[in-house]
Amino acid sequence: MLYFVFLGRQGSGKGTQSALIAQKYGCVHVSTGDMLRSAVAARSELGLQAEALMLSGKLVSDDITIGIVAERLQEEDVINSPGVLLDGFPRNLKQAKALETILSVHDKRITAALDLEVPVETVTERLLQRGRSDDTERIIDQRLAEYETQTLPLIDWYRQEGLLFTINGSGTVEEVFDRIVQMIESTLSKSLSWAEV
Ligand code: B4P
Repeated sequence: MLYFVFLGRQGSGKGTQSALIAQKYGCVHVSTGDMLRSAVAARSELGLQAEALMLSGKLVSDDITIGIVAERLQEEDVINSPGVLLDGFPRNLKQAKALETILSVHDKRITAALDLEVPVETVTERLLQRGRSDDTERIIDQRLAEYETQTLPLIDWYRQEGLLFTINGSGTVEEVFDRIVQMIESTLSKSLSWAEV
């Protein structure tokens, strides 16, 4: 089983690309953002706690996010899948260490962390165009500030672990998708095959 982590600023295309990659390789797409938005829409207790933080551009608490990911990774479709694409998780070092612990219980580890590099001006334009409820200029600025302080240190963490692959995330969705596929097939398939897992 392969575990890929998608890193990158908000609006860098993590959600967009991990959905496309999941479809191409028949693996499971696990998005903490989508799971949290579903909880908000369902007005569950967890959703109500998450909503205020999401609308202020802050990260939702580690206890909540680590809990929902740990649960999701134990579900049958995930266990039986050839690979898992983690989109939006981990977002800080505490979450990265928790993920390592969750996987190590099953004798697994992260296969690779893909960092989609896109300049701040481009992601801001993309998010403003999308216009989700947390895509206002004020909330975007706060989310990008959270990225710098909380998520950016993960790039070094995964680099030190020898797991980091940086991908140019500028250009069209198709261009970025082709770069990711090329990276997966030329680099990772040297030692690993999706079909073998
Ligand atoms: P997420 O849902 O993860 O949202 P995001 O990082 O802002 O970006 P997203 O993945 O949706 O966008 P994408 O880049 O694909 O998180 C939302 C909130 O949930 C967070 O702020 C936080 O509060 C909370 N949260 C989630 N995970 C958490 C965690 N682990 N810990 C704590 N809190 C957590 O795309 C953006 C737009 O760009 C789209 O409209 C897309 O169509 C467009 N786009 C993509 N690629 C493009 C391209 N190549 N060209 C043009 N447009 C493109």
